Amino acid sequence: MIFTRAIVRKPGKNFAQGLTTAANDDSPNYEILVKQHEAYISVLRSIGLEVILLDALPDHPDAYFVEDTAVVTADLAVITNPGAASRRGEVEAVAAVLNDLNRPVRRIHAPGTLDAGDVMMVGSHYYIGLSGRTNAEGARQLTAILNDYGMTGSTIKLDRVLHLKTGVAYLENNYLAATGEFLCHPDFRKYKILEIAAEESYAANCVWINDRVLVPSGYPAARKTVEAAGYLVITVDVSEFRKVDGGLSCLSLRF
Ligand code: CIR
Repeated sequence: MIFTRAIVRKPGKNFAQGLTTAANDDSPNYEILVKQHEAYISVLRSIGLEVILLDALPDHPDAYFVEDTAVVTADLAVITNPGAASRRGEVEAVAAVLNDLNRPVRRIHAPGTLDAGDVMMVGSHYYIGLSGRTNAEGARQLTAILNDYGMTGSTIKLDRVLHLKTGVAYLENNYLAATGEFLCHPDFRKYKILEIAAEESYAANCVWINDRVLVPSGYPAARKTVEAAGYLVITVDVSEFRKVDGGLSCLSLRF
């Protein structure tokens, strides 16, 4: 799939009220966060994506982690039902945008929950992490919807990470960047694993976009590993997003 567009949402001033497992004394700096967000958008534009930039949602401090709200394929969009109650109200504004994109729009319904950070596309197959946010019913509903459009889904149980894509990223050409619990996962044996060491595990959340790979800056070994696989790497500073459990992929919906 070649990506032509991305949906991105500005972080709001209320971002600090978002969900986080980080200690309070390590909260992000808003000015730096905004600058990093702008730089992220510039990178997306520089590689040819049309960026649909949405305004912050005053009632939803995590809404700029827009990836979690929808699974967008070449043929359809699936609006999620986020696992965290505080994030459920984020989806309507994204549904409104996706409704205008000439794709059928389907939905995950309660009791199913699904965060799209748990969904990793590999061609027409989608791996769905069963996490603290995504439950078996959410995965079942998504798989049924994918099947309706000739695609498939399978589940991966998570032990330690927030979302599936916190620890694994498909980089096309059979390459999978992986760390921790995913390095030896039987379902991923068929891929060429690009091992991201534990001390750089944050960089396993990297993003393939049209033969470039975005890697967070500050992770030199991860960068080398991805470059050694033949990719042109673009590093992006997302240090402030890391402090609220967010990574590179969460900041956009790419399709
Ligand atoms: C949350 O806990 O929901 C946000 N603070 C971070 C979401 C990150 N999203 C992602 O990994 N896909």
